Amino acid sequence: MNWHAGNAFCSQKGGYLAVITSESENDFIKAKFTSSISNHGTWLGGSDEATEGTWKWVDNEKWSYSKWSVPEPNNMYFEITPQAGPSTLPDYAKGEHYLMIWKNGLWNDGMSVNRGTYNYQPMSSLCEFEL
Ligand SMILES: [Ca+2]
Ligand SMILES: [Ca+2]
Repeated sequence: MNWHAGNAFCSQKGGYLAVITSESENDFIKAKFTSSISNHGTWLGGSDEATEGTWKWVDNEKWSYSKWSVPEPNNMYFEITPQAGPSTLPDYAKGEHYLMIWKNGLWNDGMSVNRGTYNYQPMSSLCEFEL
């Protein structure tokens, strides 16, 4: 499932992709959720789709905390699939603009399209709901 589909899924259920704004929240989510998911990770509600390098949460909360894995966010794409070329891709698929959290609780900027055999998309999306 790509990030947009995950975001739409959460909206449909009355929530949004999960937003993490502190170390304690990240620890909580790691303990409760990511430790039991596949190595492909899960989508969170952050993206730099609008402006490369400027990360925003889907609920517009201030981006004040991050838990990037080193050397993320690397906006990688062209480096790993040069043969695919950028010209046929929609804008949102060029580079990596979507926040995902790995099993180990660290973050990566991921791509939101299938890249053929190189599909690094998360298999799941983590939704957050207001109580
Ligand atoms: Ca990016
Ligand atoms: Ca990345």
